[in-house]
Amino acid sequence: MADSENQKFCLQEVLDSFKLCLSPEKEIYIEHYVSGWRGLVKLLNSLGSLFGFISKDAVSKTQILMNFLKSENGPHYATVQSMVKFELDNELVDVDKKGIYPQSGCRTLLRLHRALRWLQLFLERLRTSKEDDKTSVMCRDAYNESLAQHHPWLIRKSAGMAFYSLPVRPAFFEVMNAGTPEQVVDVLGKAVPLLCEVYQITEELYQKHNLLDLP
Ligand code: 1PX
Repeated sequence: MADSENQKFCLQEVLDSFKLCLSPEKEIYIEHYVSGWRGLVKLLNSLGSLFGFISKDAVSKTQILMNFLKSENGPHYATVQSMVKFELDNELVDVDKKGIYPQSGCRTLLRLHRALRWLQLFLERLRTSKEDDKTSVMCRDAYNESLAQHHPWLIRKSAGMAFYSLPVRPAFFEVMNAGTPEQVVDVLGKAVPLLCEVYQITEELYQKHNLLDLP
């Protein structure tokens, strides 16, 4: 595991990465999108071994995208928009569902994009929750409403078990490392609309190119 993934989580840092990932023309920079996810993985890593399989998958997906960025085709992977154009123009995506490109940038980012919807729903629940609301229930409900429909039974069960072990709300707010509960709620109030915008831009782009069901 890279050193950066062992460092302490900071909600503001994650928010900054997702802010930086939007260009003035509303293109999404993959480098900052990936840093946002890497920041979130730090929190996941502090939650214990039951979350290890989730963290491993998130790291592996961000690594695939970083490898594209560092490759000779790197400039084509600068933004989600340029990646989609490059992979479609060069037939590097399984648009006809053959599974020849199981690690294309488009299908890899699609997995994170679906997870972003979960994150958005979870953080909105956290933001509007009361002190004794259960983090595990908020997480589970957000998951069932989003990512779960893309996961097989075994993953759903393992994720469900991990959710039970989530810290209670006050302890979870501590882990988020953004100050007092009021300050956490304040940062969440800025984070949710931003994640929502990044999600919406990607969703529309993928919809336009018929990429939302990539295998
Ligand atoms: C401020 C608080 C934020 C909490 C941060 C938590 C960061 C979570 C990062 C989760 C990233 C998950 C990416 C999952 C991508 C995915 O759907 N992968 C599956 C499909 O990939 P494939 O290549 O096979 O087509 C893959 O099978 C998934 C494996 C792992 C299970 C994913 C379960 C995700 C549950 C949602 C995250 C719950 C974390 C709770 C922490 C509060």
